[in-house]
Amino acid sequence: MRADVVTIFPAYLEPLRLSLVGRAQERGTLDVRTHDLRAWTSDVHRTVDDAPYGGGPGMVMRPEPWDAALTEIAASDPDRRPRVVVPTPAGAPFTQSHAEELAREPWLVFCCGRYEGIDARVIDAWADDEISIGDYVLAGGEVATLVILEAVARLLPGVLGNSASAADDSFSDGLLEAPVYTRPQVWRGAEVPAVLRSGDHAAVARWRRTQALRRTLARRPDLVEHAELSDADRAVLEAVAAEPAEHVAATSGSVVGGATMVGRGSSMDLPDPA
Ligand code: JAH
Repeated sequence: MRADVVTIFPAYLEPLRLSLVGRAQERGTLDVRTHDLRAWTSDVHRTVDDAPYGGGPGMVMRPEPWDAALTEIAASDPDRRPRVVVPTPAGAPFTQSHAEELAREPWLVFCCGRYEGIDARVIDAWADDEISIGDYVLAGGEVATLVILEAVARLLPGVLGNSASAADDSFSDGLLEAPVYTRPQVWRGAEVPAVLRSGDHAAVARWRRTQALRRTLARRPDLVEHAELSDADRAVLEAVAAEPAEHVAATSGSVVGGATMVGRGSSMDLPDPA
């Protein structure tokens, strides 16, 4: 996959050299090219913004540099057309299915707006997707582009060492994942659940599925509606629904006042060791 990123801050995209995304680039699976929008300005001050028509605060990104940049980038490969993505808080919510769809594209172009955004005529002329990564306002689209590119890059063939881990993720089946543990067996007095040490793979799979269902019901009930559920899953959910609410909160975690409340048995409830 080729991904071009147009921004007035190319240095913001430098983290893409690191970790999994960086390795994908070294292997040739992903080719990220960042471009400074100011290269397509023609005035001495390399101006990319201007006052908004209709008044109001802030500045708007001028259409001409964007059109020149996108025209030149698109012309760099006349055999295909890139999918043009604009991160914006006004966009469609970014989800794992969106990431999967973008990962099937051979060529993406990200337009990173700043200030109050990009002149709407550029969006109308060029954007295939306007995407929001959440309901908050950033200083520009660069960080959202990093988020989208990381979510996409890890889905590219050969990027994850173990292709089972992508299929196994939270959201791949519409549910949150079960909690995970590693050594030591006892840490600050808290033991790793016995079933995970039992060697009984079927029992482990059942336990994880139950944990995934409990957690999703407690923390993200909105996800349960769209999840792919078996009859056994529905039976688990009915049993959980019959439990006292405090027990569910304490054993599955619940979101209260914006913070995840971690129940009894969590390391978070224990005092620091002396
Ligand atoms: C802010 C241009 N959904 C996250 C998000 C994405 C983009 C922006 N803000 C938030 C943004 C200013 C200018 C884009």
